[in-house]
Amino acid sequence: MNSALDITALQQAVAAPSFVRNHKLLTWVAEMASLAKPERIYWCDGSEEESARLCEEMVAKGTLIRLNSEKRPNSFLARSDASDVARVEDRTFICCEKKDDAGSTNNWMAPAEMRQTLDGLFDGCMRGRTMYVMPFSMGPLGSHISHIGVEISDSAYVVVNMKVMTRMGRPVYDLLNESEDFVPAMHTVGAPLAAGQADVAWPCNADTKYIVHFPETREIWSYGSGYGGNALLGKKCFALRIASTMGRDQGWLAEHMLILGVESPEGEKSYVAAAFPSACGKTNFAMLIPPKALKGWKISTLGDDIAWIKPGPDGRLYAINPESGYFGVAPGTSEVSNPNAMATLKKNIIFTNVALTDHGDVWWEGMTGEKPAHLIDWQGKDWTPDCGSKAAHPNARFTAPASQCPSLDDDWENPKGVPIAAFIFGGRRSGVMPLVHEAVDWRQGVYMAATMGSETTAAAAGAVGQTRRDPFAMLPFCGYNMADYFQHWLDMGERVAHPPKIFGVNWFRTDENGKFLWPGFGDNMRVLKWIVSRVSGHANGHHTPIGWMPSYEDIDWTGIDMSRELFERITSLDPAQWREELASHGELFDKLKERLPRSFRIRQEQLAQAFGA
Ligand code: TSX
Ligand code: MN
Repeated sequence: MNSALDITALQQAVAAPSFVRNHKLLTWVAEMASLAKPERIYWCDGSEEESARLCEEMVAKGTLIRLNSEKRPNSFLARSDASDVARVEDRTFICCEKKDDAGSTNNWMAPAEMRQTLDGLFDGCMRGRTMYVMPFSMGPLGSHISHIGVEISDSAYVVVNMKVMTRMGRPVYDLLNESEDFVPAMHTVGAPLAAGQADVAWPCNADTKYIVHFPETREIWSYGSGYGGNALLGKKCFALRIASTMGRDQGWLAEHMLILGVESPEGEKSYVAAAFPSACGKTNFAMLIPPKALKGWKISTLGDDIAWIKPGPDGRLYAINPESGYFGVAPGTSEVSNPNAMATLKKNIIFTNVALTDHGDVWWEGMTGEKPAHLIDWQGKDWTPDCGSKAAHPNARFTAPASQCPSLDDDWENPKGVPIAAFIFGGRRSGVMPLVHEAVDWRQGVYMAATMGSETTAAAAGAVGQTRRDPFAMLPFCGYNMADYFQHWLDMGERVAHPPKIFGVNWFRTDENGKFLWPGFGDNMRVLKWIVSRVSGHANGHHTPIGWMPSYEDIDWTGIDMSRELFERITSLDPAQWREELASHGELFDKLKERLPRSFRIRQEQLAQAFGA
């Protein structure tokens, strides 16, 4: 079967370079080419030259605009189609054999039925286009925690983004010559070109979109969108949905978490991983700059979105960031909210759906205190401050190499990963949840994370200020039944000798006028200091119904004015609010029903009693 002759014939059939010798890869590409019927096949090498060439081609086609080389060297602006601006959760499917294995929080379709649908959709879907083949590693090349994927796409925009977000190209082919093991990820914008038909700047399919996962055979199929997580398949599709099922089967965790390092003035280094739902400032937290008054405390960044976490030989959990870039929300990012991100964005950036200034630079809402007098908005139209619409799309993005982040941790590519001392779970809550608390044990921590919620902001669809449950910030990203996922977390705590401590945080308590009570941002370092000091046994806390909490004296207030009264208001536990909160946990539990860990109902009852229900 795998004879040299066979390989050579396959290579010729799909125009593969001689260094591609993986039989499974060659066969799959040949199969996909005969299905999608592209004009040509292009094997990406992942080089800078390749990216530069593709960017030039996209500038010529109008897909990219080159920004002013003095203000923003080697950087580009893409404007998407107005119908293709975000992930499409209602078009995202988990296709396992049994519906219950996907669970009620995922869209499910039977694999056979979905395959029929996809066969029809993908037949000829790349006519008139180039089919790009991108081998990529999620995680440092060759790390035992890393995994390989290959994305096929008909979008050059996807290629240049994947080059930043993953380790993509030539070295991965070499790894694939030693192992057949990769996750195939098939992507098309779903806009074939008839002979002579002119292309548009952002091809996509306005009517039909499918983001499909086959967790049992570990495949990804994406149709109709060129945007973000719909199209950059290494990120949400592989590193979270497929990887979460691999983690369940193999005894590890794929989580929607940032990873950061905390160094004390004595040089003691700890690592924490933290999960937040959207609109909580996850990237800002990952790149936090401590207040100067907390002398000698340092924060370093390993990742801002995803963590792969495996038990190590010493009984601790070790984490890597599977990505190599940041695909971050631009609006709200500023020198005030995140100076490290602003420094990261100085050069070599792909911006999508931000506004263009008259000087050929970029702008978005919240970037500066003052709005520019004139801009070209994300849809290419003239914009003035009084025109009544946003200049940048609220979900406008930057694609930035991690290597450009000033706070990047020295060990961010350590193939062993970094040992996690604490997990942090947070949400945007105007009340109920205190500034910080520590679960008494792993099981209570898992309950806390499973029931976490966040209040909706204007950025999200639906009514503002409603609490949405988003367990582990994984609701849209878990590739299997959420109740089984909770059980997997409970099991992992038993499996390792030294599980991390689990903390809950809330930066967003407000007063009766809706004003934020906690300064947030850099001052969150004070909370982090308490957290890592709890782990090392150097900080006090007192017992409450939800776990350990700091007293006023337990937090370092050096350099800010924090009264006991204000501290009391951001840490108080209101029994009436908590009784309501616990009742609403039941709504989530009812949705997950049969497979919900039994201990959850017990913990819910225990808390209800503590709060006087
Ligand atoms: O990212 C945020 N963090 C984490 C930072 C490390 N944001 C922005 C959230 C939107 C994505 C925050 N917003 C944080 C926070 O800790 N806290 C708040 C709320 C807040 C907003 C403004 C102020 C204080 C708190 N201060 C003034 O307006 C002066
Ligand atoms: Mn995310």
